[in-house]
Amino acid sequence: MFGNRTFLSALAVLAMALGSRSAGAQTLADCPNQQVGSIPALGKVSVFYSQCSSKESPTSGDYHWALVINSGTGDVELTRQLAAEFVPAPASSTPIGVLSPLKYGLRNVGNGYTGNCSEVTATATSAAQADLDTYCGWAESASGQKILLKTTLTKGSFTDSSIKTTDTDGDGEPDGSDTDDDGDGVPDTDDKFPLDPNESEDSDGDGIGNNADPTPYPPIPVMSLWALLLTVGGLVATALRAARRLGSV
Ligand SMILES: [Ca+2]
Ligand SMILES: [Ca+2]
Ligand SMILES: [Ca+2]
Ligand SMILES: [Ca+2]
Repeated sequence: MFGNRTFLSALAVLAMALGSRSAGAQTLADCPNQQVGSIPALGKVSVFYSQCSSKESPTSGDYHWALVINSGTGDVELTRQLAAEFVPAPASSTPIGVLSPLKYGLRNVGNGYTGNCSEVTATATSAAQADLDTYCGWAESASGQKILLKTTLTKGSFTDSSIKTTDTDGDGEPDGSDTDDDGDGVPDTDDKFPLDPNESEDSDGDGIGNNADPTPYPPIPVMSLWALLLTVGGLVATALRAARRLGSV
């Protein structure tokens, strides 16, 4: 039998489990093939990147996000380039979708930062180098998926570096390569709310999913009701006439 404390603990665990499935709850998954290389065309020789990328427009190439240590200017920079500009080139491409305009940035989060950069909203793209400080870069797609870049600068080198992307359903497959980001069983291509496991349809197109919408279906136009009544009335009248004819034979 549960004691009160055990019962409350069980409730807390259940609430946490339910909370983790709510809309907007996102875990982070590593971006594949993280490496340090260079961008020769820009004269950048110390560049950290992965195969995670975003598109500038639906028809553009895949731009890979990168952190750069600029020894000349003494800053850390966030940049994005096409795969062919990196040496070595990224092994593959995992796009998170089309970049939301101006939704990207870089911030120095100081010494001893242990977070995953998901809360950073700064829009600067460079920050002065400070030894042992951690830097967070981020970029967000129009559908709300994020690439997060994190590195600590130690004597002019990247240490403790990682690049992650959001994994909405927490199944280990990053949103960029997951065909059902929210894991609700409806593929992204058919899901009106691809990042909300509680919604997949919006029948009246008001932006509120059918499950949360108190009036999910569009009202039937008055003219359609009249047309329906007239059609039904016409059918009844025809049936009555036919019945009278049969009765008079
Ligand atoms: Ca996933
Ligand atoms: Ca889905
Ligand atoms: Ca959904
Ligand atoms: Ca709706």
